[in-house]
Amino acid sequence: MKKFTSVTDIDNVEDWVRKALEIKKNPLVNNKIGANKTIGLLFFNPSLRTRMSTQKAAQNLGMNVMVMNLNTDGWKIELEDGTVMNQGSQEHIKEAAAVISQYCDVIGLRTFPSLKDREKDYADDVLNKFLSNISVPLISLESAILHPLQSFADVITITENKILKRPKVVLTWAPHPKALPQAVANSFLEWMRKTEVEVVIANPLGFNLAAEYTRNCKVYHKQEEAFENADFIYAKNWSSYDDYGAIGKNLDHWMVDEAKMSLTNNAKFMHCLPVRRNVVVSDAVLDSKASLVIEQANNRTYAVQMVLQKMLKNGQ
Ligand code: AN0
Ligand code: CP
Repeated sequence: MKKFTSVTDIDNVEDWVRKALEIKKNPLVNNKIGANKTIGLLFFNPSLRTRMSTQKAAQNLGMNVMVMNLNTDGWKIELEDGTVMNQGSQEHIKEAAAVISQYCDVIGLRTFPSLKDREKDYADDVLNKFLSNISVPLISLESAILHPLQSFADVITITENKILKRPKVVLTWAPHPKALPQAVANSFLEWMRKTEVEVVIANPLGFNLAAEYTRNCKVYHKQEEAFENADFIYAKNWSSYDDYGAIGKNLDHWMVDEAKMSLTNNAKFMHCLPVRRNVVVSDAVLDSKASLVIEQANNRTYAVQMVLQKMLKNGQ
């Protein structure tokens, strides 16, 4: 396996979930397959879960781990070809990628969008420039438009907790004071489409996601209507796709609270974390038995371990 950047990089979601759950039962059973292999985790942005769960999974496989915060500790990387580098950037991706590829057997990369230039963000420019300049497999640790490791862990969590064969899953927009990427939501929909669920979306007017991710999905602009009969409520803020990067005003009432949860079919609550309490979701919901957020974060380890096992077993 050469890259894990989207659900389209894997053959069968159900099969992957089944194998990840086997890993969860006995995470150390393959603790030799990564011996003498190194993973390099490159972060342009902050992280708690992605960083630690990937380190943990790599360690479970016996790998060595190197972490580099490129934005704060590295030279400023130039991505464009042919630039006269007499301004801010100090090192070209061509050299950086070639050098990192010599040190690492697998590379992980986190790169958030600008939320200013939609065309560049949605071309996943930084991720793709890395992909075309490295010589080892790459795992996306969240790109400008997708967060596949999160979504894989989410599918694992839904599979473990569903009661109905085909549960109703609501992806609901929630308030947030700062502009956030659409990546978690886009990616969640991509994976939900390949999972046995009925998925619907709730978001305010002006906050529809890109059509390529929402196609065939019912979109409600009244949150309460979407919550009816829901088995899972997946809350996430995203900034506007149409008015690119805008955060919207007077939308505090979109916070998920107990009153809204009571409209559901005893639904479980999900969020990728980090979450702003009493902005995105009330304390009462987050602290209730319905909340799966800690288990979602736990499943991040088994999701990424599954990906690493695939990459290592191919002899990469
Ligand atoms: C990021 C986002 O919304 O994409 C990362 C979530 C996993 N969240 C924040 O920056 C708060
Ligand atoms: N959910 C998630 O990816 O968290 P981090 O940003 O802390 O890695």
